[in-house]
Amino acid sequence: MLQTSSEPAAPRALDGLVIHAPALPNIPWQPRPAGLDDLVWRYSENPVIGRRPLPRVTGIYNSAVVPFADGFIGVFRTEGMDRIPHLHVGRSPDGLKWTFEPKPIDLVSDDDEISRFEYAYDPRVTLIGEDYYVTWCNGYHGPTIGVARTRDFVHFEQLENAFLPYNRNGVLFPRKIGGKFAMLSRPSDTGHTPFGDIFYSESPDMEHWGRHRHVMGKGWPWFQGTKIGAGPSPIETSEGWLLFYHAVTQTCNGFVYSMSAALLDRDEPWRVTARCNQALLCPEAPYELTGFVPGVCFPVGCLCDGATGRIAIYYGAADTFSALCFCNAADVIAFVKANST
Ligand code: BMA
Repeated sequence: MLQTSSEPAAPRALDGLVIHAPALPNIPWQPRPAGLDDLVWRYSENPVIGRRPLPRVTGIYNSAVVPFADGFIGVFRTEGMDRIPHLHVGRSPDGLKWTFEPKPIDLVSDDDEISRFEYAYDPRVTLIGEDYYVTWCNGYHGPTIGVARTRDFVHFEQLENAFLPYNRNGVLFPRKIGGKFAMLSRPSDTGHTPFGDIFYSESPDMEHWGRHRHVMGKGWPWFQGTKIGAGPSPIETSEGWLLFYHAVTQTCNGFVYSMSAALLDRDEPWRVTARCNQALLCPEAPYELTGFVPGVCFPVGCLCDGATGRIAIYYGAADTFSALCFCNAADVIAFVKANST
């Protein structure tokens, strides 16, 4: 059943912090382990999606989850033996145990030029009004940002690609800003892109995008020295938009992907008001270090309980598994502000 309540819930206070998101009492959650003082901690039963989750699918990772009806639904990146990535719908009663549609999502468009398929990966799902928008890295003469709209996760209408190639990590804000749809993205190249900053763009109609603004770049310190990219849709709070992002450094063995966070101005989100000077999650668990691409924590999906500030983040681990970690909005925001570059 379609979850129709899409308006931001009445703001709720948490130690003075207000989160503009509905209450989510069934959010998957574990308290921080005793003795750990990290801001972000892993689910003890990780990975939530292990190897071979579907016949001839080698892994599901870098995938997006949203509340839906009494449970959760999501758009998942699968990869088969040919390693071409596809998008599949998955469903879960609790956000932990998942079942997946065996067939990829059927993206429908009147224009064959739009719906012709090369590859599709790293989906984000954002509820705006009553529509769920999927944005993903869409192959169109190189990677760019594909956009589709659904209300029931059965019928998906594919819209125009948002940008020219080459671009990745297109992430929508969950409401219009200044009367326009708003999206973060990361211009890139055709390969594994040894650079990358986050930009902001706006659109009156989810088709024509412009007024591009630089938000933040790769840079100091080293954990984000190579490139950065937006993770899940930003969470609106009284302290600004809380953005989790992936931060990449280069080592003698290749890239290492960690997760960090920043705060963006609520009305002009290209203005960064605080940016954490360190990673909040670094690859260290076995499932983050052993897989198709070792050393990758890639945040993509996020659930937030507006009543408590509890946050559950779904992240791809080693381009092989889906894992889950937790944090508290008030704690993360206080830490980012106190440890800002
Ligand atoms: C990026 C994307 C992600 C992937 C990451 C690490 O360029 O392809 O999907 O998780 O590299 O391999």
